[in-house]
Amino acid sequence: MLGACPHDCPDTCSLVTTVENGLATKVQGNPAHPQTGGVLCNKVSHYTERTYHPERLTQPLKRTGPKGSGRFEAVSWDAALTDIAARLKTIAARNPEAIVPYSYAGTMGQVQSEGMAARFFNRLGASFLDRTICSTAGGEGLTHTLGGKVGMRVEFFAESKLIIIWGSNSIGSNLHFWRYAQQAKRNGAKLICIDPRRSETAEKCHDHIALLPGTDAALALAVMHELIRNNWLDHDYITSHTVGWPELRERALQWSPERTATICAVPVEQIKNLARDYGQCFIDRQPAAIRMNYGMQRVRGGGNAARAIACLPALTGAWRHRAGGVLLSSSGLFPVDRAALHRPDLLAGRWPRTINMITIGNDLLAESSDSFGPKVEALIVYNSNPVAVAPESGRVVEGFAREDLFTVVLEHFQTDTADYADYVLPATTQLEHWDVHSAYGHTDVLLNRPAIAPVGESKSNAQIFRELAAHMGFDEPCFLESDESLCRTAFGDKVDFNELLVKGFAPLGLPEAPYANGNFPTTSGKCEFFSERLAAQGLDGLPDHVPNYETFGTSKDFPLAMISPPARNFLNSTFVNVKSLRDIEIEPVLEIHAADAAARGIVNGDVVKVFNQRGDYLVRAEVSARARPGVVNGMGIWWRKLGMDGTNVNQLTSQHLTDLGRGPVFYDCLVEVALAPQAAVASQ
Ligand SMILES: Nc1nc2c(c(=O)[nH]1)N[C@H]1C(S)=C(S)[C@@H](COP(=O)(O)OP(=O)(O)OC[C@H]3O[C@@H](n4cnc5c(=O)[nH]c(N)nc54)[C@H](O)[C@@H]3O)O[C@H]1N2
Ligand SMILES: Nc1nc2c(c(=O)[nH]1)N[C@H]1C(S)=C(S)[C@@H](COP(=O)(O)OP(=O)(O)OC[C@H]3O[C@@H](n4cnc5c(=O)[nH]c(N)nc54)[C@H](O)[C@@H]3O)O[C@H]1N2
Ligand code: SF4
Ligand SMILES: [Mo]
Repeated sequence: MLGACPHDCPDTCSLVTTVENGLATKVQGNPAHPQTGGVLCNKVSHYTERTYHPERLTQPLKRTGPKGSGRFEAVSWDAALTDIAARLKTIAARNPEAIVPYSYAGTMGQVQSEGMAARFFNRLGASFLDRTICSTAGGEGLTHTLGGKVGMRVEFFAESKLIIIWGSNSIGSNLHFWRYAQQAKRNGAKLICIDPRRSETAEKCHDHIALLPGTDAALALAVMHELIRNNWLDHDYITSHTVGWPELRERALQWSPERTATICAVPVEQIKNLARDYGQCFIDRQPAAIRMNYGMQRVRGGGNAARAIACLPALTGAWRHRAGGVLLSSSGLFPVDRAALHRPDLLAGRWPRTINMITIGNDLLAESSDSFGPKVEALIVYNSNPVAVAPESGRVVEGFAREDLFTVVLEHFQTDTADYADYVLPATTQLEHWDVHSAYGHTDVLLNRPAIAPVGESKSNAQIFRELAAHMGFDEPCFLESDESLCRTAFGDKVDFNELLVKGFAPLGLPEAPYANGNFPTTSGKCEFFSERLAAQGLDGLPDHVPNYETFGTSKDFPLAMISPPARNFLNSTFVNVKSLRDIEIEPVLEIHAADAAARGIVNGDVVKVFNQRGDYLVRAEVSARARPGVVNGMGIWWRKLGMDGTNVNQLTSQHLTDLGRGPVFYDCLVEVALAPQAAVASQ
């Protein structure tokens, strides 16, 4: 059976599931889908292990112990939904905004993410959720510069002569892009990686610039500085297809490589070489391509950094080539019919308050007020594991532990979050339900057809919200639409559904070099170095270096910067409970540079305490060249209960927001590291 990988990964692979006697026996990459090329990552190759996991939730559960204890009893669907509906009705009668949905990208399918859920919450008048935890800083940065989440077609990276991989461990998190980069490398392309961590990807590139976290905008401005000084500029392209060149020029000239080298803590020569390589492509009329990923925007200045980097291809006219330009996300290219799917008309004129998912810790603990609105009384979580993934988990746990909070969690497994639920509802996996997918790392639509029947009594998210709507007495016909029909609604007539049914995928049919002649989807139609829209909001119209909230070198107590990038065999907190994958990652690890370890009397393999003013957690220290001096890498995102001391790295991260897009600052975090107290080690 043909399907689509549902995970929050740019690659959105086409899956082929082998079914024998009603059981899925194998999940493989579809060889007929060019982007997948018949290859899956190690994680999803283990999909049947996850689907038939002995701890898979198969029945609705009702809490019997204190919150967080994980003690539950099985109940019938009807009993669970009747009680949930009664509780929600009581709260909604006072104020529906006291009910908050909490979801992210456990599945990226249009149907099982917000397809039916949005209809339900719109009809209810629940609070809006600002779904900001991943990509909004970079997304807004891109939108203010290029006009949307748009960019190069990923397949053409294979023809690039220079590929800059900026804030991405592609081998771990964007494997199918890496295949194209490898092709380019074999054809003589140079690969440069910009990443504080010497990742699996960084060590396979020709150059690696290990800058301090949160200094990417400075680096991009210094590259511009060198392009200007050496006149490696496509003046025709700049004149015809950009806005704000004189202003940007002046700004960039303030960023000499020498000044920037101090801020980024890298050698001046590396900065000059980066600019020279980029400029050389202009001189030789060869395509230069930048693959940004979200790793560089999880800091205070993440939006500005994305803006600065997105300006580069217009300066050298790299967009003239189909293998030139920049790609962060292609999601803005997909014609999803959100109004038909989410039905904002069901709001009927109401405009509820918005809760930012990043500050859920603070918001669950906030009292009613004029500025905040009503105290949160009910939370419905699906496709997300906030107790593990949201920042400052001490606060998040305190909020979830509130006895007066009514929490429902739709899940596959008893996650850290599910432990705090009043009801846990078993959801189907991708092998068991319909869905249709856009992508953010390529430009094909994919269909997912169920390969097997639901495991146990599990139901799809859409089905659960449909049934909950019925129990609430919502009688609009849209609450009767089936999952398969929702798949058709998602793209309307913009995509040939028959093609999807036959092949499993359908390319969008986009131009090869969309911005060769400008035509950016901005209001001006040009690449906006200067954004009038930002200036009108009282913000800087130009990109700039915005220092981290917790800037390296500014704290005596917490002298190390910590980033917490994904571990290769997990996907955020998904797969941590899959034994074959956890056996590879073994246990939570902190990579630390030899000099930083020695200064603290730490040797490889020691259990260490990582701490700051927000909390602490225990990890195994790996003294490693993957860490640069001054920066430790707390690899993510472990389930708290499967970690060393019932916590994880987010115990230390902060709830601050980015400059643009109200995003998270997971990698803008100062810490100190010390040998763990013996007592804690002995209890392991
Ligand atoms: N295996 C695996 N794949 C994944 C994920 C996963 O958890 N595991 N997560 C998925 C998700 S949710 C997303 S959003 C995508 C993208 O996910 P990303 O989180 O962008 O994933 P990575 O490609 O690992 O990129 C992060 C890289 O950015 C680096 N980095 C950290 N701070 C900075 C900085 O300030 N500047 C620069 N230049 N680099 C920095 C990190 O060291 C790391 O190598 O990948 C998805 N794919
Ligand atoms: N410290 C630190 N924290 C981070 C990050 C980081 O790099 N460092 N990365 C951040 C990023 S980029 C992201 S995107 C977020 C990710 O945060 P989340 O979106 O919460 O991602 P996951 O942890 O993978 O949790 C998804 C959950 O959804 C469930 N799920 C999957 N499919 C379905 C379904 O069909 N139905 C239901 N009901 N449930 C389903 C899975 O079982 C899983 O428990 O984490 C963020 N947190
Ligand atoms: S997680 Fe990414 S690479 Fe792995 S199968 Fe899914 S889409 Fe493909
Ligand atoms: Mo993400």
